[in-house]
Amino acid sequence: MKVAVVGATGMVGQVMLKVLAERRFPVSELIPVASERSVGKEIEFNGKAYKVIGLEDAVAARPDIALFSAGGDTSLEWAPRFAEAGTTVIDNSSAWRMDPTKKLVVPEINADQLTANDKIIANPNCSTIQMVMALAPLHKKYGVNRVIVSTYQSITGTGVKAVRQLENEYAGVKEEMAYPYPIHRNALPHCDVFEENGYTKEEMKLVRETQKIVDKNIAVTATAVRIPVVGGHSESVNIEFANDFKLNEVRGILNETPGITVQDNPDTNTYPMPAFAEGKNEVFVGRIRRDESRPNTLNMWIVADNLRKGAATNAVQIAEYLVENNLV
Ligand code: A2P
Ligand code: 11C
Repeated sequence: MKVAVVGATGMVGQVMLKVLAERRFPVSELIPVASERSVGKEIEFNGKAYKVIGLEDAVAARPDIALFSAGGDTSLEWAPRFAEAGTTVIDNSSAWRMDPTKKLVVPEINADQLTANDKIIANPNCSTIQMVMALAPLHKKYGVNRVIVSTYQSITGTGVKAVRQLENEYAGVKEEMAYPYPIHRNALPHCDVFEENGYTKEEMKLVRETQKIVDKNIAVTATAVRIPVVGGHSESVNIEFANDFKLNEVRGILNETPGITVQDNPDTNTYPMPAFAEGKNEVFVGRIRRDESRPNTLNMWIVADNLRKGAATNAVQIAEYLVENNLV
């Protein structure tokens, strides 16, 4: 496969390259793409050096697959141009996710919807992916009516500028800020921009994307919070089911779900944490317990590396599915 990575110098793009190599994705030719600022710069892949090229040249190279993570504007403008040239685009931005003509895919849940005609495939938002990974198998068994989610999100979700802000704050250096407030020793109930209804775009992604991926009838309400952590997003998730459940059965279902690791033992202080999830491809679930204030309701804690399963790994898994099923 001729594979382009658009945004290869960025935070997610670099992890895409790492994941492609780790999972031995069949890359016959790698095409790293970034902005004009980076053209000519060398990046390494599988021990070989490759020169970064611009978007125009990358379209002309007619890759089989292009993994995009260069922001929504780049995707809006360039994904259709790659698609017209015959390339299948897997897009990590929010540009196409809610477009009814585009599939929003978490391979473990809905890759079977994909066909060879899907030339632009959307990768969901990081905080959505880790939540629906745990929701989907439980929805099948018990029927999810409503979800209340509060997130504790890594600064890596914002990008390099935010990581620099935290480093500068540690060092006591005053520099350009990614957030409107300090993030060191702070918690900002503000991820992405505010929408007219008073929720942030990140919160509404959790609502809309969950409904598109799992079931449009699930009611979701979210509060998304940025905390001074790298390594992964954490989520406190309260789920109200149509039918009652047994806790051990819930643990069993999650344990058997590919891509999920249950870490749940209060006796040994075992629970998921971003410090453990960092660099791993799985979604970690723990603190599984009954909500004793309501019938048929469960609480749990979900953690995943937002740059991996939340972005790069999910995109590479989509690419793997396309190759395995001769859809590209
Ligand atoms: P560059 O490094 O040349 O700016 P991050 O999300 O970590 O900031 O990374 C964004 C990625 O998207 C980088 O690889 C960046 O390249 C790339 N990018 C940003 N704007 C454009 C653009 N207009 N055209 C192509 N690539 C872009
Ligand atoms: C965050 N979820 O952590 C974001 C990052 O829609 O792909 C990714 C934004 C997106 O702030």
